[in-house]
Amino acid sequence: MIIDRVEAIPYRIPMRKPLHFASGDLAEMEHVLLRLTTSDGVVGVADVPPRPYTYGETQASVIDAIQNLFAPALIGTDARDRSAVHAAMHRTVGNVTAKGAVDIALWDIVGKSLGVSVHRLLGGYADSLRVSHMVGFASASEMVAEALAYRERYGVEVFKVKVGRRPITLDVEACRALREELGPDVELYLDANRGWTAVEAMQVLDATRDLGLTFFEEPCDAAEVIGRRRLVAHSHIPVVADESAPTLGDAARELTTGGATALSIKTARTGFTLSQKLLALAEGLGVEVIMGNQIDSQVGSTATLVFGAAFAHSSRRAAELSNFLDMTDDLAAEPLHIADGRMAVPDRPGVGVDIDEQKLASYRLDGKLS
Ligand code: MUC
Ligand code: MG
Repeated sequence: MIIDRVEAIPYRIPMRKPLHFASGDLAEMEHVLLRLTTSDGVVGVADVPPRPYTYGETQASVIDAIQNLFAPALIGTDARDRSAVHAAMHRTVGNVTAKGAVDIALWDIVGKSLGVSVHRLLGGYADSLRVSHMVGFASASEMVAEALAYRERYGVEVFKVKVGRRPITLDVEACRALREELGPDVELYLDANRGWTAVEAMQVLDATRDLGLTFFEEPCDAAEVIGRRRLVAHSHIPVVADESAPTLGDAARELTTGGATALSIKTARTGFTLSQKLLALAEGLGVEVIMGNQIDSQVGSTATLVFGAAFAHSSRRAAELSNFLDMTDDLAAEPLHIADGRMAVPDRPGVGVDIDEQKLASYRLDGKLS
């Protein structure tokens, strides 16, 4: 399982419908497909979603980090020696989605070489997950229409509502409309992507107290510690660390010092190896986990699904798996399906994604080199 080729392939696929949220907007998926090839011809793949508004990474910076910082540690290394690769990558700060993809591609190689699914190698707990759909900024009536359509078409009963706009009345109005139109049994939770101050977030909590919301993700900037801790202490629902906890150390700090009381795990940034450590941390602390969406393609969503369903603690809550449906196309050869609000784990060796080479050839941006 010796790695002898590292490819970081930039590609672009437009969105059918752009996603708007407090920290940014996304109209086109400008991602990087990572391919690691071993000397015996096994190919490990992973998708890298650069999110400059969250981690400061861009398509160009991801390619540069992979080719110039990580490839030297990968070439000539056995894919099973994950910890050695992690130790080498750890010498570079940041670049979390580039690092996450390297880890996923290594697991993919190990699974494919053994002829076993990574889902089983990790733990194989469940064969499907409940799906949560993330609803971006729009008018209250458009947000309601989107949620109703997802319930009708895919049976989805859990929605993450993007909030964090100014004035905050817009968001409160949207939450109220969603609750009224979807009824009491649908689960709703919020993600403000740091769009409010702690005081504004407290006002929203108070104004939505009767709506039965279940989580409040990144309501304000966790770096503004006093305000954030005051908000967490004030909140009657768990406050989720997402972008404030991109590493194990960040998660440990936020969860143990009052910055958060729940954790979003995104395989796009912590791969499988670090995600396992995060999951163990959360479980040991008695903190709930949501498998989050980095606005992932089907290639990325499969990694989230495979990991989330591998463990009991990451399978409890619905996982954010549906936003690839806003893309006009995808590199995955076999489409993912959502039925009755659930997504089934693929039972194939490795992570379980085959790349459609024709699509890759048509969407890649690097001069169509192979
Ligand atoms: C989320 O949970 O925040 C939006 C920005 C980002 O980094 O991820 C998405 C979803
Ligand atoms: Mg979030």
